[in-house]
Amino acid sequence: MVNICELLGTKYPIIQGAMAWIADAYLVSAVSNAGGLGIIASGNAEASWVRSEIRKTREMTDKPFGVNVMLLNPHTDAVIDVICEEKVPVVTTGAGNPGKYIAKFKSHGIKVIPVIASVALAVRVERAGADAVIAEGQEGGGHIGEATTMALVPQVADAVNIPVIAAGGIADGRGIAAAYMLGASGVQVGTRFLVAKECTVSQNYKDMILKAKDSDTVATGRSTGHPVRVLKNRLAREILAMEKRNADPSEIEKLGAGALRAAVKDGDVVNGSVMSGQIAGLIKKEETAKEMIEEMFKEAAGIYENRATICRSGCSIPGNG
Ligand code: TUI
Repeated sequence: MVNICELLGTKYPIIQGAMAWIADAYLVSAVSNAGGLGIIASGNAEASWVRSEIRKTREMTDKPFGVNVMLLNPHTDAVIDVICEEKVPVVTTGAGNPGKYIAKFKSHGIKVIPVIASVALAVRVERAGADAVIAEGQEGGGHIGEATTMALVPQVADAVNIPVIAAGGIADGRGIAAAYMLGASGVQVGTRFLVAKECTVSQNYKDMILKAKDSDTVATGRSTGHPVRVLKNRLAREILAMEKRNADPSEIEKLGAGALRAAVKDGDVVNGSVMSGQIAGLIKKEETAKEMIEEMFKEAAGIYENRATICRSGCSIPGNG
């Protein structure tokens, strides 16, 4: 199987999660300069914004980076044209099946790594030519599927012959080590990078992540078919109440429109949508992207060494003698 660092052209097997309105040239270049793969989140943006961020990123790093295509974006076709014209090295996709676009990316020499939330879609995108998949569990922030990372990653790893990158609920070295044990050969981390010093999200948003507890996220919008994991606030409670009384899904979607932008750009973390993974409770300090990545992999390597020592001594692990 191809080595994930060779595939991505990175020092570390880590991809920064694409966070709409947030993952711009500043965060992306910081992650790529630190040895990970930064990803520009195109979200619902127009193609011109995406082109400008690609060019800005290239001014700020000479390392590889990627662009995420959010497949619910009404400008998807134009965004894909820009990505191909600009010859971005890697594309990730989210919130849908990218099957019909894969051949076009490949013909431009672009590596394609879809985010998938089921074994069925992983198998389909492998057949369509995907280079790897990101298996994202419902612990993650933003738009999510049903399966958890713990259940999804090993089932996807058994079903495909391309590398599997684990996502959802990973924010430290323990999460990375666990992902490898499940059959992953890389990780995607989103929520932790929200509090990177280079991340331009509002300080109110960062503070809410830093203060979050394990029980502070909730998945809203299950009734609309687009469940989204967010930190609990006034907006989340209102959406949950509407869902409880079976409100029209279009009314709920209307409430969500513009809410992510309000939290990210205006710092409105009361009426805005504060998307976050369940792992936010673990994240306690602002650091540079480089400090985060180096600390996470140092911790993961330490775990491997400790476990190997325990196994060799033949004790400590239940069932090991
Ligand atoms: O895409 C994400 N996370 C996102 S996108 C986003 S912007 C947004 N805003 C409002 C409403 C919707 C989106 C915020 N967070 N993660 C990747 C991801 N993809 N998670 C789950 C999926 C997924 C779900 C179903 C991928 C494919 C899929 O397949 C459906 C099909 O057609 O087979």
